[in-house]
Amino acid sequence: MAELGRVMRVVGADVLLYNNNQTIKALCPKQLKLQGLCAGDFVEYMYDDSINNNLITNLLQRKNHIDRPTISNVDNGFIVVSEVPQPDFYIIDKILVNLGIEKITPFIIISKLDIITENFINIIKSQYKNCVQDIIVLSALNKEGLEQFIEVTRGKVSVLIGQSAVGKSSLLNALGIEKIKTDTIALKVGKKRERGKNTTKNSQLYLTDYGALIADTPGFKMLDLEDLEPNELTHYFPDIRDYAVKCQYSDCTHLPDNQGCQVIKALNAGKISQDRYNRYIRLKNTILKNKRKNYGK
Ligand SMILES: Nc1nc2c(ncn2[C@@H]2O[C@H](COP(=O)(O)OP(=O)(O)OP(=O)(O)O)[C@@H](O)[C@H]2O)c(=O)[nH]1
Ligand SMILES: [Mg+2]
Ligand SMILES: [Zn+2]
Repeated sequence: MAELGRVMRVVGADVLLYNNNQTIKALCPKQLKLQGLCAGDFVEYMYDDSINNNLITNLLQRKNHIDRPTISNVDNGFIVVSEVPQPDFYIIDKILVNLGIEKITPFIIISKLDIITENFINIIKSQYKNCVQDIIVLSALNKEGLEQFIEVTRGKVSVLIGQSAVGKSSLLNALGIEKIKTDTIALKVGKKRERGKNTTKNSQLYLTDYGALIADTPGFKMLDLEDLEPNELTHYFPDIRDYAVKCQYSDCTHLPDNQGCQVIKALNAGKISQDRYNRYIRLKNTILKNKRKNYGK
């Protein structure tokens, strides 16, 4: 009889599953590996006498899935940012689009509260307050601000997303999950190397003692968007979408030369962040360019 388990981690063919309040080791056959079996997936598995091990037999349908970082079936996506290392806002915007496409509720975590400036918090809030469910400011070091994070993750499946050394693994350690290795040289400002030797290499789900499943994931520096039509993009920029839907021209490009465009009006009135708007246009142009390239024009 096959049993049902949730994938907590995949390293090569070795899979860690969770079922009946315990973790179970299993092997992943090649064809499931090719389907991109990853943390968060639900699978069927059974004991196989011939290999003396549990073998995964079936990958169940996913509620949602993202590739960067690799994770399935999550409710909440927490984009972790801090002043050190400096955030790449263009990547944050692209992550938000991907979360929107997969219907994952977006949050932002501003980490390292003990060392960041008020000014940095204000910049993040002014750009993203209308784009995410909530912005949580916390410190893994002195455990300040953890309660709010605990409240919104309780009973949910969440994923921590963000570039290397922003403090994703440290946050999980602060929640008392287990001792995950964290990068200790990343804070040396001005040093070229942002990644330390304890950088996270595989996505892994952890169960907290207050009943949350949270995935730690590796940091990344590059991100391509899923296939998207240029005019679909607006839908995934909620701060711009709110005004775009009021535009009188159904095919409005929301560029500055459009007289009467509601987006431009809101921009000029300071209701949309100029930086967010600039990146929205940049992203739209990139999508257009890629589309033309793919059609060989
Ligand atoms: N001052 C301070 N430092 C922190 C805090 N959280 C993490 N750090 C430091 O930031 C560095 C990176 O932390 P990690 O938790 O390894 O970062 P990560 O996001 O898991 O990085 P990757 O695994 O490479 O993606 C370490 O040197 C931590 O000690 C914090 O709240 N305050
Ligand atoms: Mg890490
Ligand atoms: Zn418009």
